[in-house]
Amino acid sequence: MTYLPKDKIVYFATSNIHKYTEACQVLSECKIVTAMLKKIEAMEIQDDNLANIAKFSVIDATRKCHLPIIVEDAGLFIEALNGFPGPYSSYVYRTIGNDGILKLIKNIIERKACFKSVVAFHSPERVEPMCFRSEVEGKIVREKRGSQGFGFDPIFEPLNSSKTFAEMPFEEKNRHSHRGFALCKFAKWFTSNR
Ligand code: ITT
Repeated sequence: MTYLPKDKIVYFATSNIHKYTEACQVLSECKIVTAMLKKIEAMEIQDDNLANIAKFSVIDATRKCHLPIIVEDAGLFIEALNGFPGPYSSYVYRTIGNDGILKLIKNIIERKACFKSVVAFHSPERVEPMCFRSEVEGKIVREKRGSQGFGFDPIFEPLNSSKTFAEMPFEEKNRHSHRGFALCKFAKWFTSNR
């Protein structure tokens, strides 16, 4: 049996298996082993700021589990809707979904949008969590395309791509995505600081 040194494992507190799969791929390329912490019921606050949400959750999760933990909070910001749904993406996806978003901006020509991600890392030894941010620009397409990924993937096409995120295998999405870039920043910091 192979034992992994404790300082090479990071626990990802999330209820979303797709986010976990994406994270595992990015982090494993940097030799960081990731485990999923699924049912810890970390508290999530309502806030206009993704970093505040991620920081609050990671502090709460670390206090409960005494492990090195990452939490990632993401959102879709649509320019024509003044950044809506942004930090409310989860609720909006569950209620009106992709069809509702497409209906909301049906007659709008300017379809710029961006995905933002904040990865927050905390561990029992640290005083404060560390945050790593990234965002990718793109547009909301007119009709859903693709069947991979999750959430708003079928309606978001990143800049310089002719595919939506849902038309990309997750390895390709990671090379273009808010989450992929934020996790790379975290991995770079983590491997040089552990
Ligand atoms: P957690 O347990 O990690 O919080 P979650 O699914 O609630 O999982 P977020 O709060 O980070 O994740 O994201 C809010 C919503 O935004 C999410 O439910 C999706 O609908 C959408 N979303 C986030 N990242 C996305 C991505 O990469 N592609 C498509 N939709 C995404």
